[in-house]
Amino acid sequence: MTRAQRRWAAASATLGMCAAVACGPMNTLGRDGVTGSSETSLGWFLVITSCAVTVIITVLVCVAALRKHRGAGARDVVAGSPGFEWILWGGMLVPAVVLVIAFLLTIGTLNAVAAPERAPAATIQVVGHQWWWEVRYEGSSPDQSVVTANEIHVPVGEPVRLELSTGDVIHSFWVPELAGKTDLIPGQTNTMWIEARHAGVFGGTCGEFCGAQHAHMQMRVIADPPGKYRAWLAAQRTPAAAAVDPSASDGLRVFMTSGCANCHTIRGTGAGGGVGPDLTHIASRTTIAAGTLPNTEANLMGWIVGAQGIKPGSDMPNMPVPSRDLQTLAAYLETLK
Ligand code: HEC
Ligand SMILES: [Cu+2]
Repeated sequence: MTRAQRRWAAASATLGMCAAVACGPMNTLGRDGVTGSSETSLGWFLVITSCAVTVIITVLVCVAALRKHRGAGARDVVAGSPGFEWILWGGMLVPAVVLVIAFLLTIGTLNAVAAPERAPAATIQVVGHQWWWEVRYEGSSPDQSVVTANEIHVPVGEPVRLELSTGDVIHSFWVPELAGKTDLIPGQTNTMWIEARHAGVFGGTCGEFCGAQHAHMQMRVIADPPGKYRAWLAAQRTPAAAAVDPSASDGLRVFMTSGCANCHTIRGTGAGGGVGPDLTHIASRTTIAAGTLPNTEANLMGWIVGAQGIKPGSDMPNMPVPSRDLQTLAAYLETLK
């Protein structure tokens, strides 16, 4: 990498991080999701109860410590003696009642999040990779399937089933405003479901340390009205826009001759690599590299030549594309709506 390119990469990485931080709240106490909301209520109950218990016990200990001793020495506490009622109520009955209530509420919450009340409107497969999210919408036939990355579109107000698996190590799917975490574990498929109550963009991140770029493994759930969601899905099903005008076909040529196709798929072209994200509709995503950078032509150029400066250790090498070709390539990728 030349010095200028390195500066480019560093500058765009810094900007991208600021944008990622500002990308929308990841509020654990948010109640925008149906499962997240019952978990939040249980959380509040437990926090308030444990605070109350701590305060009451602290006061009692202080009162006991400050009280003057009466009588001599310790006595056995037996039924009828002065301390007996405290032990019976404070030590056994009240804690038992509190724990039984917490137990019942926990069972209720587990039941509420176990399965949605209605059949899910969609099943989405999410595959964790170091350090990005592969997102698949299986269709009735392979050409009806959609593969994208890091941004999960769902219909608002409808339950959506997620099937979580991993291509390498343990990751954890966490969109705090919609639901609690579920791990992605090698050799098995875990399922969960989410339902967004409001349209909007919900920030998420990997919730299980998975290597150097764990913090750059972010995602977004985009909840749209059902009509808009279906239009998005239909658009994603189509192959990439044909590279008809000369600059686009030049961009595709650079893509095919620079080694990109070994790792990336662009449906409708000869590129069928399966190491990195599917780029068929890369221009329809708001960020690149799992929430690390806003999706702009400049950031694409910075990423292509300097991925290792932005996400060191990533499976995407720095690609030494000459600067004229780089511009053409990035411009072509930005046409892939
Ligand atoms: C050896 C495999 C490999 C090669 C070669 C490669 N990439 Fe990548 N690429 C990846 C991986 C892996 C990622 C995901 C990185 C991440 O987010 O951690 C990625 C990410 C990207 C992204 C961001 C996609 C998204 O949705 O976030 C773009 C754009 C991209 N590559 C373009 C290119 C171009 C253009 C070339 C050729 C000049 C290229 N790549 C060559 C593996 C590769
Ligand atoms: Cu991770």
